[in-house]
Amino acid sequence: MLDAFAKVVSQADSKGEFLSTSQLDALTNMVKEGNKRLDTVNRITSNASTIVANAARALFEEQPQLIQPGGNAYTNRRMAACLRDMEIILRYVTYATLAGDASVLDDRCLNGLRETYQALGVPGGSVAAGVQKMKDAAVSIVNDPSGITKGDCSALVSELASYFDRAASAVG
Ligand code: PEB
Repeated sequence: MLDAFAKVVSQADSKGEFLSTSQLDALTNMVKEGNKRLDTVNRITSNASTIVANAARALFEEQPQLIQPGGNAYTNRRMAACLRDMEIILRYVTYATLAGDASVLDDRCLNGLRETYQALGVPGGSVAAGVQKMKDAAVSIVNDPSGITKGDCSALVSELASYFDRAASAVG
């Protein structure tokens, strides 16, 4: 598991080089903009259950067969597993956002997930659709201008969105 700092160290070390000016500039910028990153993680973390519940509700409205007899989220046990999976994915997205690097998400959550779902008969495309709904909710919560110092968060929001996209395409 790497963060943005460990990543450049490992890249430079594998080439036996000092850190480059552009690597240092990118990290300097990351430190300078660090409060935005922490606010982003904080907002998603504090709204996690709302994000999961609303995304799941919208998913089941769009794909009602999932909760009908024979559907993969039918029975309380499977419904609970489904909500839990969405929460796990959201949690790893917050870790990757804090770290500024996708490796924690890849290594500890997405690696082998497609195969797990195939083995369980969980429809990966539906999980991906649920993840996209969590993305939309998270992005709008992060972009909400009320009660927070105003600033340009576009780069950070697209980074955040990319972690959701990565999760969705790992299973969809
Ligand atoms: C991944 N999900 C399930 C299982 C595992 C995961 C390992 C099997 C074991 C269990 O049931 O607990 N676990 C999960 C994960 C990590 C992990 C992401 C990462 C670290 O350790 N069913 C649907 C929806 C979707 C869904 C589309 C969006 O119809 C999910 C939610 N996952 C789902 C369901 C099960 C499951 C298990 C329903 C139970 C399947 C079953 O037992 O039949």
